[in-house]
Amino acid sequence: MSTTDRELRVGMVGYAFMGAAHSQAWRTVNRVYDLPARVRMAAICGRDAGKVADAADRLGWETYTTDWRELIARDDIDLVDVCTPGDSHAEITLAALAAGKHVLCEKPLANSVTEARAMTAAAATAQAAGIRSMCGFNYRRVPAVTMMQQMVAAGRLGTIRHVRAVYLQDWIVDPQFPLVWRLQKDKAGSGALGDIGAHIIDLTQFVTGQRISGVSAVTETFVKERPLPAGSSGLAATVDGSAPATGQVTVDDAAVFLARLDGGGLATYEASRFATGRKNALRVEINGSLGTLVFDLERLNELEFYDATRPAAEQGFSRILVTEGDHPYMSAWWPPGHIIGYEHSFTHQMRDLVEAVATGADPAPSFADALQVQLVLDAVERSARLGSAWTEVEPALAQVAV
Ligand code: SOE
Repeated sequence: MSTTDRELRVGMVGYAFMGAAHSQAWRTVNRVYDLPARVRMAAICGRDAGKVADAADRLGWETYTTDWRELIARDDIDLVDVCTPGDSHAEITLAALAAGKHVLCEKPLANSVTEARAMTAAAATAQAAGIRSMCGFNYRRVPAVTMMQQMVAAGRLGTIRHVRAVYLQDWIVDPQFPLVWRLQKDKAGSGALGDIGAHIIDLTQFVTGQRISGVSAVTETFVKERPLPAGSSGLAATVDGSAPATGQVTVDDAAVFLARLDGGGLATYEASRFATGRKNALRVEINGSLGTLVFDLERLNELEFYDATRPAAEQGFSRILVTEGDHPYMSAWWPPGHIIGYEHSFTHQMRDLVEAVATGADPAPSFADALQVQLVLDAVERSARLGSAWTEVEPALAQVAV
């Protein structure tokens, strides 16, 4: 590893699943990659003083606070990593950019197009002053997905005809699963659509280099009422000792939509939290005039490739094991055949972010890329409200009413 005295001092807001995944990546990135700056895990922020103190110790942060505004105001923080529920992404990110901090914001960027547009505009203003921003669509940085993008860009599939993408989970199939923040629109913005649908929208736009231009969608909330979580603030978890109090689910449990790509291809997308037995099942198939590529997150070290340019007698799906040293990101890890996991995509994300900030480049995906995802999410919800009517995706630059 190169020795560098250049520090990148990080402050992270949030310490749940994504906070833990990001912390692992911040701890690891300088130990596996030779980078022009060394990450310093300066501060972690969370609302509960006891829990954030424990998180600081457990996840490896030097200090902790319960006030994100205090964290942003510190002059010993260079980059703010936003790992909170969607309802605070905009407020924290806008304040951090205004304070001259680089920002990594978890996906989806925001809970609305309005917020996403404001964040994108603020990022553009900050970029002029050398401040960098990135949105945390980590699956782009699974080596096999990056390789997929490289192969499509190199023309190995020819003209893209179809994209077929699913992201399936089943953690709320039990109607007794409580009404957590991800099931409340005011906190999460949307349900399966924005949480996991956003991933396959970003991943397929990244891999194909094309944008979704229009959709026809259905969404469904299968279980409309759930028990309130124990200790729900402001509400007793039980009503006079009888059955627990309940609350309305205000987001989608599943979203299914057809789409057109601006390069002429047709696409189908499915995001569901009710795919019983599917735990975190993301699968993307891309059919082109010269071949097909398939990525399956449950086999994330592999790509399936059908090369239609091979002699007809030799055509068939081959399995590429993406673990060679010259495969994307893999030079840092183990000898060929030694596979990596889900968490490595976050280390790759931090590698590219640290490299970009230290060299004065703009990391991807940008907030503008993330705004495009937000516009698709919005089109899907508008289409579903209109009875699956064909709905154009709004242009990124809002048409100013004259
Ligand atoms: C949903 O449970 C979730 O945690 C998403 O929010 C993440 O983005 C995804 O990577 C795993 O599943």
